Amino acid sequence: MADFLQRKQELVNAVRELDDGKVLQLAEEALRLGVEPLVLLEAVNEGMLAVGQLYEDKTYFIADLIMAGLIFKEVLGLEEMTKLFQTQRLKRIGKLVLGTVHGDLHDIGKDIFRGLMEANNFEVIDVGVDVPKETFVKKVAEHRPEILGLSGVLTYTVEAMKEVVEALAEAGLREQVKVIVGGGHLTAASCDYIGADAFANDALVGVKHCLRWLEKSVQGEK
Ligand code: B12
Repeated sequence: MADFLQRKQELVNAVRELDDGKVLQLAEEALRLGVEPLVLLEAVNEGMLAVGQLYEDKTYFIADLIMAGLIFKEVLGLEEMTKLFQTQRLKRIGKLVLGTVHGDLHDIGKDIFRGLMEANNFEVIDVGVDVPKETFVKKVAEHRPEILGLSGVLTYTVEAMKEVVEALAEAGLREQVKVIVGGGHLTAASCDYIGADAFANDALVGVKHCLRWLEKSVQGEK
């Protein structure tokens, strides 16, 4: 672990420089050293934030965001990482309908949340990205989940999230489902505005809210 702390900055830099070979090499090495997959994800995420900043500064372009997304997905595909997301196939404790809201194509955060929820024995119905409110309502009516998870990375998606919650209320389904919204930009104030029951900037925090709602303890953290 101490070795990893020294090399963490190297990994963050490799993500920032979009050096996929180096990212994978460092990630594999970290996992071999016994670094927790969630700690590794945090480091990759730090690199992604730096990529985002370079995009904002106009040093990077859309192709660079695409590359960053591909690199993150490669890390998520490493064997040790997929193990983190493996369901124990015990009795399912609850059901979640999950998707990225209309107007947003980002799915990496959604997929991490899905993986952690599955590892905690939730059945997840993933409805994909850029999902219209009508689809969320239809899937909630069809599957009757305890929880609806809405992902949105673009700041303006608070409006789409609010519309989903309103559409649920109009369909008479709001009281039957807890709504959790996730994305790096969300705050307690935006959560209130949306009318959700909870928000999370971090997938594991989101899992904890869901387990609390079902009165269960969390898997996937040490
Ligand atoms: C990779 C990336 C892309 C990829 C996405 C690939 C993919 N398959 O997802 C591509 C190239 C498609 C892309 C496109 C665009 N992007 Co982009 N992208 C990024 C980047 C670099 C990383 C995003 C990411 O995956 N982060 C890592 C994940 C793990 O973090 P996360 O999503 O926040 O998820 C965590 C939590 O939020 C939470 N979580 C997420 N969802 C959920 C759901 C629930 C229920 C819960 C509980 C928790 C939860 O858990 C996760 C893990 O802890 C960010 C930079 C940044 N700062 O994030 C920009 C960024 C998000 N993109 C941005 C922009 C502007 C765009 C474009 C508009 C660019 C353009 N001109 O076309 C398009 C939009 C396309 C669209 N309609 O969606 C801006 C958004 C700015 C804003 N204020 O809204 C950012 C912030 C870059 C920047 N700094 O300018 N992008």
